[in-house]
Amino acid sequence: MLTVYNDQHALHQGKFEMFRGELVPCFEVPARADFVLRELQARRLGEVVLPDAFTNHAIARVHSQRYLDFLTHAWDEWVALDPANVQRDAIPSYWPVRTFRSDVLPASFPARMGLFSYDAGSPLTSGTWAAARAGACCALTAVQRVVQGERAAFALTRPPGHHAGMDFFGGYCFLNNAAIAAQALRDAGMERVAVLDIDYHHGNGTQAIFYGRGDVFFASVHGDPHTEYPYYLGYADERGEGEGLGCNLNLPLARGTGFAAWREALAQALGGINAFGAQALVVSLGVDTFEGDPISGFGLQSADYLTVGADIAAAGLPSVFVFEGGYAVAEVGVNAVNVLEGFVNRGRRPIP
Ligand code: Q9C
Ligand code: ZN
Repeated sequence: MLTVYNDQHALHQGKFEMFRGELVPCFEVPARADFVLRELQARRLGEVVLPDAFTNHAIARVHSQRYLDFLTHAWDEWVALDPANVQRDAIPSYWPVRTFRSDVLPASFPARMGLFSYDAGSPLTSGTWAAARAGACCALTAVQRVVQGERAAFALTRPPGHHAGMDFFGGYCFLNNAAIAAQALRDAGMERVAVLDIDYHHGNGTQAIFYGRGDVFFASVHGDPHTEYPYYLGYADERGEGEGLGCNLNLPLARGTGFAAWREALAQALGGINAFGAQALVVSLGVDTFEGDPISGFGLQSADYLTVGADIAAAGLPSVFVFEGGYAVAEVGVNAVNVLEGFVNRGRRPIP
């Protein structure tokens, strides 16, 4: 399978994230992408190319202009607050919850940062915008190759994207690469596009972006938000609204769920996508469903990911895979590449 690799991903390198009252080292680290790249090369799974250059046009099809303006200048504004900030990541500490206004943009940078985010676990660093922008280009290049006739392509990038909404960051995500890819497929003439999100965490950003639309189907298998991040979205009764009613399928599963039950939910998600009549598929490929993941709670084992890839391939759709979560750093390469290899081989040849 063709891989488009964001070689600028390490420009985004957070130091700490806020977790239960203390700053802990970031889980979302550059080594994650390095392990996936090394595994792809070791298995010779296909060509690895760098992203083509794109303007912000395709990114602005999904994200608001005022959010993109904020991200573009955020680091400089952070440093302008205090020159000593060059040593510190920017982390928000105020948020406009219900009853506050979000139409007025405060002049204060920390206030604006809160308006464009929803958690304190996603540090913004000097290279965040450059890395995220190159990541979006990665997804767009993968789309272009699939539109040109590749069966599938993999956008290997970080930071991840599926928690980022039209105008907010959070959950380690800044630009929603999967949503940008799905919209680009639509804009390339695919009439109906599906997003399958198999990251452990619900893809709240992607869901929200397409919630009112009948042309993009969103299906997600994830930890039950009653107990799992992102908590405030991802419930089974969220089915879309207006034109999009029936085009959103959430399959939350209890913490502790193992592969057999997870695979049944995957089959339901793929059934929904098939019934929708999608012409192309975007896969938000998180492998934080792995039993050894430090921040998640499902029980998938490395070999299971070959089956996952084969199940997705059986949908028979041109597919763009976009790398999302997965924090068991040493295993993330094997697990992600198992999905891709399972897709390519349709699971006929299990890897020990
Ligand atoms: N101490 C993705 O997988 N915080 N994002 C969890 C961990 C947020 C995960 C707390 C997890 C976000 C793309
Ligand atoms: Zn995740």
